[in-house]
Amino acid sequence: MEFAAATQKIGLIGLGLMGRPMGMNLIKAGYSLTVWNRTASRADELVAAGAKLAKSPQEVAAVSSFLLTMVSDPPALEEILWGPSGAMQGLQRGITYIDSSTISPALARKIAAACAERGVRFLDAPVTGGDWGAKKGELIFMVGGDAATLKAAEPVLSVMGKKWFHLGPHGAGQTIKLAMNLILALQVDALAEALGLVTGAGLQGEKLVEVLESSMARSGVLDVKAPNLLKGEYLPSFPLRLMHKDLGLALDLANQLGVALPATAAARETYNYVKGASKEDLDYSAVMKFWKR
Ligand code: NA7
Repeated sequence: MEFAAATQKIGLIGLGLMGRPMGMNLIKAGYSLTVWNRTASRADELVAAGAKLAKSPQEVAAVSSFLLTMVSDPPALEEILWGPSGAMQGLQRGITYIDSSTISPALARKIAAACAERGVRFLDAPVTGGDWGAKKGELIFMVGGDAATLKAAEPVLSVMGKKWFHLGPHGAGQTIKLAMNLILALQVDALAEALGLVTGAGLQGEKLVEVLESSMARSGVLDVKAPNLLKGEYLPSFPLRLMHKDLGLALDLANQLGVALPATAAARETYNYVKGASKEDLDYSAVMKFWKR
């Protein structure tokens, strides 16, 4: 069963920085879209573009042949699935449900089990690419679950993303996502720390970045985030509060597995400090503020 635009009704719950552009791309591709968001005004742009606004997550699920959720964290997802008028009660047998929020692998497996009981195909499919990737339809999906379900979902994923990796059973997508995000967090944290050293010594941070660009330490993170750190501009593309959440999820998973993540634990404290000290919603590159107070 393929999810062609002409016949499929897609439901989308969670219209934050990521969900809104993902929804917009689905509308542009011709899908019929029903949405719900806790703060209803965030649906305005999508409704103006043709989306229907439902009264509850349950209502979205009930009218969808393909459900997508994109909320901030595990409590948010549990709320929209099992809270009052939650989506779980509305899911129809035979539909496909994909969660692209970053949550714990354990919650992904709990959702998979609840879906299996209802005859619903579930995939955990968190993404990377930031809000610019969501806008351009160039996200990368990290997928856990059944390969045939993923195959059938590819037409929908291809509207929002440019690549997807099937990584194993339910929870595998989330596990790889947490591992990947801890690397991004550590890379940006390391860059900020090194810039703290260089500028503390009275040199220009640009000099360090210039040399890094020609060295083995060059990276995509350097290209995308170094300008933020040098300018001190941290407009959220991937908010620091969510990176902090992901580091916590990685550490929880590591605790359950008995795997030590000492560098991640140290970085989480740095992100924690900046999160606590910031009044605005900032990009995770604002970890630089730990050194530039
Ligand atoms: P945002 O922009 O912070 O958006 C988060 C979304 O989650 C937004 O729609 C929120 O609704 C929703 N949310 C948060 N808490 C709740 C509760 N308790 N109930 C219902 N809905 C909730 O995040 P992003 O779009 O950048 O990221 C989404 C995911 O992708 C996240 O897991 C990242 O780590 C990766 P609101 O508009 O605040 O009412």
